[in-house]
Amino acid sequence: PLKKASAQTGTQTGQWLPAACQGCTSWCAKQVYVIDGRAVKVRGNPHSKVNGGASCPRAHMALQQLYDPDRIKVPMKRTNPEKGRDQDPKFVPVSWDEALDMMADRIMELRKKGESHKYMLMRGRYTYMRDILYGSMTKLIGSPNNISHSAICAEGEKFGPYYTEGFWGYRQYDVENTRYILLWGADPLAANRQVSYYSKAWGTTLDQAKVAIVEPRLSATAAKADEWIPAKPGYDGALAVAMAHVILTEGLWYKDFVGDFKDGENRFIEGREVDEDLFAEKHSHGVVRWWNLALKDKTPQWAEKISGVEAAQIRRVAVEFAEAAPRAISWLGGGPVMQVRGGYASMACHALNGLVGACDNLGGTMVSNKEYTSGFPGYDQYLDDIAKKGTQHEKIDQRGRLEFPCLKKGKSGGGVITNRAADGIADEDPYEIKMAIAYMNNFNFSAPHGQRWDKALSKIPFLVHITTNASEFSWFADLVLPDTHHMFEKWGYLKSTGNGYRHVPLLQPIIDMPFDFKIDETEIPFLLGKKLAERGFDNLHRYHVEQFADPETGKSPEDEKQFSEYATKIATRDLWDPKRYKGGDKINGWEEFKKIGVWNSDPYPYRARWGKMKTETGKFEFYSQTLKTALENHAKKHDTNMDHVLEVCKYEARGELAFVPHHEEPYVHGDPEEYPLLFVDHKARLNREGRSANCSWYYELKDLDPGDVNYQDAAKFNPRDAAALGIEKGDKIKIISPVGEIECTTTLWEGVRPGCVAKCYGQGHWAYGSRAAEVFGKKPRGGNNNYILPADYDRLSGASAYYSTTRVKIVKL
Ligand code: MGD
Ligand code: MGD
Ligand code: SF4
Repeated sequence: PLKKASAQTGTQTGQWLPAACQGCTSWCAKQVYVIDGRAVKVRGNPHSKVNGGASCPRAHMALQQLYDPDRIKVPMKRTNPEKGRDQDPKFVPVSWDEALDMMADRIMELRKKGESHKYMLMRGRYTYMRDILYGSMTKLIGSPNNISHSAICAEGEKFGPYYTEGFWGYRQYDVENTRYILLWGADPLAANRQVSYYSKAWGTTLDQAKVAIVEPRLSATAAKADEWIPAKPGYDGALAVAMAHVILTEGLWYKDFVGDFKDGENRFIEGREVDEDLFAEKHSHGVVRWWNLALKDKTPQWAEKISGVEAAQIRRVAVEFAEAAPRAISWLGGGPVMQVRGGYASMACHALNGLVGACDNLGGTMVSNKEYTSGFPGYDQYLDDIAKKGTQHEKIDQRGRLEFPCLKKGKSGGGVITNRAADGIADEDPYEIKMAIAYMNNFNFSAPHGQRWDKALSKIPFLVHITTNASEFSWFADLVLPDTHHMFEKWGYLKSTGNGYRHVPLLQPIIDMPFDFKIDETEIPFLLGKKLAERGFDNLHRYHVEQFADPETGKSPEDEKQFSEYATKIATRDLWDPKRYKGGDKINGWEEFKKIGVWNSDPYPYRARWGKMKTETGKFEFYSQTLKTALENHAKKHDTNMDHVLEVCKYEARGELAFVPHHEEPYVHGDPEEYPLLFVDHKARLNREGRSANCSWYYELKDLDPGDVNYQDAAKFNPRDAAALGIEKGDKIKIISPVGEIECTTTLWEGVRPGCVAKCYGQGHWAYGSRAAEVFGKKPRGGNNNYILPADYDRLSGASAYYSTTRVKIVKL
């Protein structure tokens, strides 16, 4: 029924059909105008209570991606056995049948030899259908190696909220009811999350709230803020603890949440320890211990000396922020936390929400609303002995080792350390990888010190890349498989939150596909399951046909298309089947869900988590008992003590300080004598993650990023630094760091903090299409920031470090 538009061929009238956008992690519900089977326009889906009819500018670029003439149209096989950046893969077209045969043969060979763990699955951007390709298929083949991109994305940002209030995920911010927003390295009018919604709501917000933003460059949001705080990169933790010091000494904390001194007298006085027994805490835990361990001496004057921000501004912001309590938001973005010691800055910035009682409160920060998707049927009964044995091996990213705690949700090795997998593969540590499938990712471009991935990928004897475009990653592949575009051609569902709601937008095929693209997360595993069954290993196929029957008719899927739709129906059934209604929008059946395209939750229940947070104490932990236990367990696992763990992981804290939010000096690569400038990486407004580079609008409209220049990849210098370095606007330069060098142009702009050079991430592709590269396969267009960023980590979360991580020098060309 969705293909109605094509039945109207020649009428030139079309219809708005529902879709979902994954141009960033906002995951907005959209509508697409389709005429004669072709998509011509995009807008917000008015049925969504998260984004409504609003769209950010890059939503429209999905059309350019969809009809990109450089998209891969058929499966392609490598004919050059040599691999390397200088080796043309010499791809030739093959049929889907041949491609799937090659994959099935390799998997059978690994299983036969007892080497199923040497199979690996890498994923980049995903929908929640991922569990089929990334989850169950990897396990049923018999490998522990499903490696996600999460740690090159935003894990550091989840660390602070988890180890204070027990929430591992993105927060939503009640911007329409707030009175003060303090942003830390997040630019929600251009990046971060819910850009469509915030762009719509921000006018109201600016009318009724003050906005302050800590950023080394004047971002789109900073340009419209009341206060821009251009701190030295890496000093967010210092500013946050100094602000906490002011809030406590001035008696401005929110008593209904934190509690008060039993006799009402404020004993938070600079330099003085406080007796814990004198304070009666309510919904928080350890505020006095936090003061004693990390705050009592941390005055605004102390922070001024190291952060470059005047004490008066620190004090003013802290006081105005706290006076707005509890309608005050401390908004944590990637800037302060995706750093080598970012975990503690993450805790420090988020802890301010606890002090002003903003957590879970009107005008404050919120976690996710309840939703009722159910995922997929279990597969344990299909795991054979090979699979059970294979999945027991250590993972290739080395998570959980002494120096890589990756404490997601409190568990040693609980999270991924994506970029480390390159070293695991290259060094065959813990073992070699013999076959890998990867989808919607481009790690040798998107991960810091991406060149390491070139070496790692060259080592994998059989690499399959499922993608829309032949990217840098595809260059090393043995098979490249043409994928559907997520927004117009794929089955799936997403979950995201904003505006006090959670919505679940549906992805569905809504246009006529000109080529035989196949859906990465569902169609390909189904077809591969059949091929494996033909070779005598039918567990995957049996799982698919026995467990994924249509929930309405009970019919088993006969082909990959039925499988995709039935699987989507199964996972979302509680949202559309009236017999199983649990809450939120009432939708009358699958056909209606497909037509509306989105389900919305009930509104946010403010304060429901007060006293019931998922921390060890059930409270908001200023002294993180939860982190203490996690670190203790990790140390025990390695037969050592916590201080040793902190030392090998490059943190400064020892003893009790490790359990409270505090400031750590930034860990920066490069000697300041040789490399005088700090490099500031940031997202472009039109970056659809790493996927905009072959779209012409990306270059035509580059100056949508404050300070940037159309058609160029320009590094932005403060005029003071430029004068000292003898640089003028439009110069061609090399930026050199301790690990690599890139070429680009320059522009001068007062919106960069002196001592820093800022440059957008996104250009520098040497593959990806005829527009993205100057000469495809040979010469990049602009410079890839990741070629100068070292591969380092915030080891407690596993997050890759991008910010305040490297110094650079400049050479004029
Ligand atoms: P992308 O770079 O977006 O993903 O990094 P990755 O997860 O590696 O690349 C996705 C690839 O999928 C494309 O190269 C293309 O091959 C393919 N593709 C494109 N469109 C589609 C599609 O519709 N369907 C399918 N199946 N495939 C498609 C993302 C990662 O990058 C993230 S999430 C972040 S937050 C980081 N951001 C960032 C940064 O801000 N600065 C720097 N320096 N590096 C960064 N890297 C990180
Ligand atoms: P980043 O872009 O990683 O994170 O979105 P954000 O949370 O906004 O944050 C980098 C910001 O921090 C930059 O503005 C940079 O100038 C600033 N910064 C650098 N160093 C420091 C520092 O030491 N301190 C402070 N305070 N700031 C610093 C992440 C989110 O964005 C993610 S994870 C994804 S996957 C989405 N990707 C995406 C995209 O590709 N393009 C656009 N336009 N939006 C996106 N939204 C999502
Ligand atoms: Fe929403 Fe992000 Fe797509 Fe913009 S790019 S429409 S904010 S998902």
